[in-house]
Amino acid sequence: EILVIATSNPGKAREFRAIFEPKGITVKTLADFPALPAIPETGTTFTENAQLKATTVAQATQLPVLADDSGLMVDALNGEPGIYSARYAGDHDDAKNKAKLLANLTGVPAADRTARFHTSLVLVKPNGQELITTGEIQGTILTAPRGDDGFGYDPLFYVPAEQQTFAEMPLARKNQISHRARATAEMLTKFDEWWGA
Ligand code: ITT
Repeated sequence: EILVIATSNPGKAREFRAIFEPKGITVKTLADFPALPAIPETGTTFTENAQLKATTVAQATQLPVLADDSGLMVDALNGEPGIYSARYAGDHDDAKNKAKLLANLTGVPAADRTARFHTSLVLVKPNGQELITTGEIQGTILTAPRGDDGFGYDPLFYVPAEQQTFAEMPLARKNQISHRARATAEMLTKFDEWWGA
């Protein structure tokens, strides 16, 4: 059985493969469907953008599709970069995004560098049947990157309870505690019923 993850982000794809392939599900991503139409990300919320991605790809492929829209909300920046996390510095360049985040937080003391990651997941069948879950995790933004694993803002996102950034911990650990892990865990409690229905 095939599940399409409506993502072009290899970091997300890697995390979802680790979650769904052990269930015996064949995971495909947008890299497997090079001819798909461009996906509009014109929503004003994470969930709206995940719905746009999921429904566009489900209609085009006629397969069940999971979309993830996620981002980082930094309290000292009034929730920025939020839904614009992927393109914070203009284009999707993780190095530029991290540099812009650090620059915008220059002089902000450690106690005020609180942030959270959010994920909205939308699973949709070609018949339109939807399952939506969300997940968040709190952390703080360091003043310099730590660790080489993960993707996006991971080297700057420090999780106090783990005393590590997302880029320092093994993927298996990130996949137990992250915003994406929490949204996925909630989805999995309903997944088998939804998948079979
Ligand atoms: P797709 O739309 O193709 O899935 P994208 O990267 O454009 O890929 P989003 O629009 O959801 O996806 O943007 C999410 C951005 O938020 C992502 O590019 C990272 O910069 C950041 N982000 C989300 N989850 C993250 C995580 O677990 N670790 C680090 N950064 C993350």
